[in-house]
Amino acid sequence: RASPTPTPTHFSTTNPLDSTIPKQPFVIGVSGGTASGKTTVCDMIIQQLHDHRVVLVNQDSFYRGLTLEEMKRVHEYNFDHPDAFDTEQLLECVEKLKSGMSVQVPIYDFKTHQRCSDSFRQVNASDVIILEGILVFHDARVRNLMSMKIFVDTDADVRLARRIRRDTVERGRDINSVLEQASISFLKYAILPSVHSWESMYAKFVKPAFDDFVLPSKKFADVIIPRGGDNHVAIDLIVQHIRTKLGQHDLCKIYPNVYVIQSTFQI
Ligand code: UZR
Ligand code: MG
Repeated sequence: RASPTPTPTHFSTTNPLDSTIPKQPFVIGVSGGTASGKTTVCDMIIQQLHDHRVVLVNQDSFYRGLTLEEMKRVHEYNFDHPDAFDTEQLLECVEKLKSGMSVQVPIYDFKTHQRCSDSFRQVNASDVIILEGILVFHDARVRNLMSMKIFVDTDADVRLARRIRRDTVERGRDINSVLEQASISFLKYAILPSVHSWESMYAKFVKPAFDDFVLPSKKFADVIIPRGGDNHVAIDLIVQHIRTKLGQHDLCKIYPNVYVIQSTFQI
């Protein structure tokens, strides 16, 4: 900036460094086990990047709606397996957003295990796209669209406690009456059928799928955040990094001649 700025007519208006300038949105993947704090981490990043356009896409939105047959045996359905998601649709959606198009994201209802057939959420093209979900690192094609991969690493007991609370309060699972009256330790000994089915669901599907699919995908992460949303230092560092990347991007958009001048000096 200190160097004298010649008028652009002295220089070529084409930018020889164009190919090195990132023009696509910055795609961030946020993964981690169930109830690890992924959503909290995303919300904090979005809040701190308030001067940029940021959109959040949840892998949950791409759950396949259950068929009538699957609904009859919903307690045997594995919501934690990669096949539970329509990954082709997720891939198409992120590819479109990355190329600057807006998309219609499906709306999934955790209580009915169905998608809303007639409404969608419109997501517009943005500087930053955050893709969040338990298995967003599982498919290599989805993974390869990401500029930065974050794994939220929270202890299993903390996640279990949070998950029980969330399933009863937010996601309509049938253990409400028990939680209202009893402590979590009581749950271990409860023989109510609803508690039994929730416990077996966790032990049969959620925990093994974490070990088989989620944990192995941790190796793809660029950054691992211990303790999730409680880790303000990690989130500050991540936001700083994103700002730097976006700052470079903005500089290209706003002051293209700076690059022309630099390249002329280099030649
Ligand atoms: P997060 N899930 C439901 O509880 N109901 C559904 O209809 C669809 C998914 C759960 C799923 C998984 N497990 O562990 C969790 N089950 O949502 C993933 N059973 O969401 O990343 O927010 O924890
Ligand atoms: Mg979530």
